[in-house]
Amino acid sequence: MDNADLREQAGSLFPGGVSSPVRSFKAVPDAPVPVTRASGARVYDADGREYIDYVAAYGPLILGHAHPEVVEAVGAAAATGTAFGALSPGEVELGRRISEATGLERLRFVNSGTEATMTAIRLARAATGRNLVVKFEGCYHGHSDGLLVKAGSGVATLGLSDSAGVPASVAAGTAVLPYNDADALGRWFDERGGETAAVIVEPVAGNMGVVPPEDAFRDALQEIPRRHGALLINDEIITGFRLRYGLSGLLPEADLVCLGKVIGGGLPVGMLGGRAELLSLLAPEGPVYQAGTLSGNPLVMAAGTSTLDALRDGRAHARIDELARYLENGLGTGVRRAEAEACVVRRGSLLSLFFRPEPPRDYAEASQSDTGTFARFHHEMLARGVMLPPSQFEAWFVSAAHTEADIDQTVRAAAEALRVASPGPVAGRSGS
Ligand code: KE4
Repeated sequence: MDNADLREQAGSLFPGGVSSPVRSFKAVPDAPVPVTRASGARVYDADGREYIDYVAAYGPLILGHAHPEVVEAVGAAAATGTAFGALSPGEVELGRRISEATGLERLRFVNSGTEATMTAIRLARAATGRNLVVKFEGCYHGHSDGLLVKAGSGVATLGLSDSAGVPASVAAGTAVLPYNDADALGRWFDERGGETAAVIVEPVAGNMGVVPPEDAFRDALQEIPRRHGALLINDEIITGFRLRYGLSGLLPEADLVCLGKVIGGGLPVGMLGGRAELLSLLAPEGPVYQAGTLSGNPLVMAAGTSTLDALRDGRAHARIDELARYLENGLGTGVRRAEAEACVVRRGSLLSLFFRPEPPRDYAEASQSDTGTFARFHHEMLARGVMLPPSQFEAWFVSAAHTEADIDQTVRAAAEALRVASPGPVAGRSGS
């Protein structure tokens, strides 16, 4: 089947023709590009076109696609059984590596980031006996009901449903504050700190484009929740083991940490970790129920363990950061030469090209980006063989499989695309 056939058949089977909304390319002119195979820094579509890939499955593939050691580990695991419904050595192998690298005393493996954050919040509510949770606008922590919430009318008001099917009563359990706004966090806790179970936050926001935390925000997260008896949950599902071997270190030590993506090496995973007395509240030791048929799956554990083993000596992270810096500098030059209203933000191997003059500090500013120009830029890059996440509000991911030559090709494509993708309304979809 070619791209068009795949899209047609998928369109009749799945809502939006995809298994996850962002893959529908809804925010860009092109029709979704099906990927049939991938290797290293490249993906290939069903028409046989090749692309340099910066989607990296939205983060897990820090080593690149089909890394030989990961493929071999998954194959070997599969040959001895794909799932047991029992404790297996692979869970201990990966769990030990994660605990040693992060200092997290006890862990629970789950099957997605959504499950990890959902469980962390349930645990925090049980541990504190409180119901309210604080999140930040533009941060995404998966699709559990209580996290599909948008900001209410004022800082002290509780959230409003941000998805059909989420009852107002559930949304009202979550407050949504501006990222990087230490004062807003202080005001919230002054008014409702005694009712607040937890604050959940991304150490570097990766779901509004890349928005790093400011020092004052970091200090507020360190001090305010704890002063009011609330827990801090760091959602390191993107940043964990991506910025370095272990936790990102960008936010204060959290009571609970959620991991995913990289620790599964591209297979379905999530993980919740933290202080022993908190994790011991989880069934079967404690009263907080959580379960999963395929949690700790041996193939996932093998993929994660081989990925972490390839990252352990730090050389891959050093290489990836060097390549990402090279890309950042090249894109910055392209922006200046094209006199484009755009800016590049990078933290480690996470990078965004915002179509706005200055780096945003929160979602309100990020959402002022010119998404029409981003859409045209995305189209021009795709036409030049570069696969970017199809949204202004996703991060680009550089992997250990990218090369200087890949970066040079990307920067050349971007220089042309920036000149072509001038501001204005977005053209209709074009098949590709
Ligand atoms: P999953 O349930 O999709 O495994 O993880 C949810 C999640 C939690 N926390 C953070 C910081 C995340 O970034 C995510 C998922 N990220 C999105 C896009 N940035 C995954 C892509 C998708 O939704 O298809």
